[in-house]
Amino acid sequence: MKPFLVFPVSLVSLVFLTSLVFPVFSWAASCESLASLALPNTSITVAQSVAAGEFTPPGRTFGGTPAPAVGFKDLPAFCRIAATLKPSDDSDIKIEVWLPAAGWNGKFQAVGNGGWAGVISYGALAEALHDGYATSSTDTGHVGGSGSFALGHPEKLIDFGYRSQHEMTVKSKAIIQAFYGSAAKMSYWNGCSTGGRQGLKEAQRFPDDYDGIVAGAPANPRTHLAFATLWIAHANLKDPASYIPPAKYPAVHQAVIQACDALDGLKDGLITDPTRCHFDPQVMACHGADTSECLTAPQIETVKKILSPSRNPRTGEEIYPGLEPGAELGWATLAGPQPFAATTDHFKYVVFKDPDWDWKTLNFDSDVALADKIDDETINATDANLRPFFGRKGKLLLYHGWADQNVAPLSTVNYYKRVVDTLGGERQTADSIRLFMAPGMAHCGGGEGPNTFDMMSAITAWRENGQAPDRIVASRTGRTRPLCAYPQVAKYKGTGSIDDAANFVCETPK
Ligand SMILES: [Ca+2]
Repeated sequence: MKPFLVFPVSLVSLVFLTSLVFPVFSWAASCESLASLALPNTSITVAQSVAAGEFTPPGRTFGGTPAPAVGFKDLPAFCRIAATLKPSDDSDIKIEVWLPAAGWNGKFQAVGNGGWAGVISYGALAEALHDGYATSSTDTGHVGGSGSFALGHPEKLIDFGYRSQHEMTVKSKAIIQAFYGSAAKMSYWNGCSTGGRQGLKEAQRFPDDYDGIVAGAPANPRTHLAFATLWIAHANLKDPASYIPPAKYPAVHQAVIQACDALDGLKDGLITDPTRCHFDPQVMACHGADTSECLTAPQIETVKKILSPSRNPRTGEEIYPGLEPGAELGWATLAGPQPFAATTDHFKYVVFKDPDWDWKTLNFDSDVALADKIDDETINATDANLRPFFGRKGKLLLYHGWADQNVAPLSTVNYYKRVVDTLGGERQTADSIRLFMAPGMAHCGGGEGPNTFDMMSAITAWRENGQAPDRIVASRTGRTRPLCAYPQVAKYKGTGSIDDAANFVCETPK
């Protein structure tokens, strides 16, 4: 028995001596011991070692975010921490923090949400963990994907607007420190849609939280986006004759592509810059029978409204940009038989505080100021002064699909331009903020354009190696194409396959 006893003792001695000789060595905690970690306003509810491939997500998995490229069965072993945070008496913020058991890349990647959230983004956690990150997600402080939680719960609305993400960030960093015995050397935010808006909120309100922020298709400013979606519902649904049946979308899309594909010099089914496409739906006017290939006069007016900014009817002031030509196949999201539910929820539960509120009564003049006043930058993320974030070398990487059927792409272009203008111009900001518009890409993915790309590699190379991204290669079904730093666009060199990104240059349009 003696050797059996001696071996572990000597091993302990060796580790002890090592820690004296190399003072950088520090003790890490076991996963299970983190159950007793004391953090302010925090109850740790799960501290569990999960073996490789053994995680099964509870209930709803993706929370409006795209399905993950990585399956849960492909996950490595990790330490799973779940916690409930209560920064206010009415708060009930759930978070999960996933920590690679081996092969941690030394970095933290927080992942964002979709829609009204109300669920942990398990799919996005899986992708980040698979890439070697310690990662975390929050349900944003309530359960379920509607806005009904906000009624009578102003503190929960603040949690959804910005507090849950910040609290998650602070607590995640502490948990990472406790588990590994050292802090994450870099912290990144990665989100799209609501997650994009959350990323902007972090950059604006909590500039110390992250070193780099990837913000895709930010659903922002949320109040104005809400008006824009009901602008489409009013155009499409108030008079039944105005409604465009989804069976007509393919013909409208074909007409748009026909009119605008070649404007960029390349007939490839994609519109590189839809703002140069001035599609006139009159070309589709029905002559004779109403078929799925043509539009009636009231439907032509609806198309014009979908493609136009929402405006204050009294002053003409723009409320929010319209959808761009090219998104027609996705029109059912906002122009379906019912108004977009996430939007009506905002008016029912946040602005008018009346679950029976009738969307047809929305006033596009006085209600805009009312909604903005009630929000008071709780959900809206409009501050263009990112000097504090940029001042500590923070990088903001924005992207948006030109064929987004949900959040108007120009909203992100407008925010980018405001930041650039606010901080003194492109030369002053080029190493801090970049925007990549994706032709033909729908909301956070999908669509006919190249829609698969690696923004995390781009932002880490930028923040850690000083390589600001000029082009990011995107792919879809056998085609690769560079996405170019705005305002540059991808231009075909004139020879070679149009499906190979190598045959394109990024250049500033004339
Ligand atoms: Ca084209």
